[in-house]
Amino acid sequence: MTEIALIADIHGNKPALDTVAQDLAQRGIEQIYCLGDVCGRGPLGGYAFDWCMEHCQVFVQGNWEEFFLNGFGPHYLEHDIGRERLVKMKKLPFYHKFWLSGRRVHLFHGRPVYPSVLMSEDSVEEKRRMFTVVPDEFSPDIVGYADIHRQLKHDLQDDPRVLFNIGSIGNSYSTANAHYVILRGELDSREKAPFSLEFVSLPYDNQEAVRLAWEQSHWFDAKTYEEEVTEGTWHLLR
Ligand SMILES: [Mn+2]
Repeated sequence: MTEIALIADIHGNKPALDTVAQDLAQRGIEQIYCLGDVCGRGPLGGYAFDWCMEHCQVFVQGNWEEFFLNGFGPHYLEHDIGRERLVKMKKLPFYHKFWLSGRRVHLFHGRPVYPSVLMSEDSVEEKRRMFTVVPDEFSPDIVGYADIHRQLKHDLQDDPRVLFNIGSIGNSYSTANAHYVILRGELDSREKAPFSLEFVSLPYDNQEAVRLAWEQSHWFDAKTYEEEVTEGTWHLLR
């Protein structure tokens, strides 16, 4: 059995990422798949990007990577990300598909693969569209995504397929913890076997994240960010 950590939406939050990295090391999990939105919203995206390039076997783009590649957020590019990382960012794929315990799995960030943000209150018809947005000769049984910064397993009523959101490491809009998912099963196997999902929520040093943000306040909106990472709420960040 393989254990795969699914991580996303680090959003430049170093203490939250370090807490998850420590947890993964303690559990001995070495397969790490990142579903994007590593930079932006927080001040230390460059650090998070480098960590993912070094540790993740899979690293797909999110809508924030797409923003940066389209010239959005020039202050992040100037003070945090830089040109060299942008070159690497451009090469990242948009989705990842594989077999696990006889099931076809599709992973992607959400936007831009799916055109909008899929929330728990959306219709079952909308949720079923998530199983068709990635081109594949096989129809997926399991779809995992990120983007909404909230961990959840969707209710698909009598549909036996699995649709879940892995939550956010560094910018959660629920509990102000670091969130990720552990996926367990037989990797690359087409034979039916047990698989499981574990939702992990870890407290981290939010005050250290705030302190690091204020260190960057000459270019970064630390005051708004402080509210986000201490309350776990969404704000419009410049
Ligand atoms: Mn995000």
